[in-house]
Amino acid sequence: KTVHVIGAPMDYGADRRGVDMGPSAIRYADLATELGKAGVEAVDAGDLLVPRAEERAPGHDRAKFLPEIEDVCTRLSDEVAGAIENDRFPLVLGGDHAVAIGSMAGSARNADVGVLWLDAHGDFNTPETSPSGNVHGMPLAAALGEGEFADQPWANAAGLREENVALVGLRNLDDYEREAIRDTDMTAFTMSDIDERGVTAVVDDALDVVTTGTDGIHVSLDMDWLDPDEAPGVGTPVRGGATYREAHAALEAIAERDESEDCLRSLEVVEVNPILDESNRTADIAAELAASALGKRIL
Ligand code: DIR
Ligand code: MN
Ligand code: MN
Ligand code: MN
Repeated sequence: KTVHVIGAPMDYGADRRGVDMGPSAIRYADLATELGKAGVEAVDAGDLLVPRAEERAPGHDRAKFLPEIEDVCTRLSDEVAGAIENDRFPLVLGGDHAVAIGSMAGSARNADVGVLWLDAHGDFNTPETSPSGNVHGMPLAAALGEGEFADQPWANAAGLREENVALVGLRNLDDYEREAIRDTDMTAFTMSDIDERGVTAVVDDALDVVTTGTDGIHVSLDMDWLDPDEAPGVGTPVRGGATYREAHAALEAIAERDESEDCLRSLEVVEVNPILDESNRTADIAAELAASALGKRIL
């Protein structure tokens, strides 16, 4: 694999400023060396240009900075789709989770793609239902064209179907999201499922969901999926998340499936906030986990 690293230093989608420094922090955490240990070649395509939020007004209060997010995500989508077309593997460094709208649109532009969502949250709000107006709580709804996103074609992931979406590690849902996720054909696994069955079994089931009938999968890793003890540098920490070992086991399970089925198509690591972090440890783990997903092994 040749990995095409794309920085998306966007923080329009969340209230806690600082995730725009995520791509730098992950690179500083020796991403290149980690990817080397995974045995892949990496080409750094640099960062997308993202105008500073201070120079803009949030506008639309039910989906703050939506026009700015559209601009960045449209360019990100082109970059991701272009990388895949050139036989490169896109690794997107966020940025807040709204960047996933662009990653998914690009990955699923010319193919049927499944999405594996590793997150404490459901990210299934729409502008009409969001309690915060923060678009980082909406990317899955945007990709699937829910609610107002039905009229926002730039946000929709063409080759993505609900039945090929699996959420893993949920532990914080808004009331609307709980109902809505139950009503869709997405498959949701909570932290309780991980407690009961172990992370490997749960991720294996999730991989079945996202690979069945698809040409490949996009993996979206929100660093708040991990426990805040491991990954404190995130904007919306929630106790009770994946441990360091569980996180590695999950991403190694993805790499293993990719080895047998060549299914991994794109990956993103988002929501690293260096301002809230402790000595860059969240970015360190982010870089390590990307390497695990791409085949880094202990032995
Ligand atoms: C919350 C937070 N559900 C919202 N979402 C987050 O604003 O919609 N997603 N933090 O990762
Ligand atoms: Mn998220
Ligand atoms: Mn989250
Ligand atoms: Mn629906």
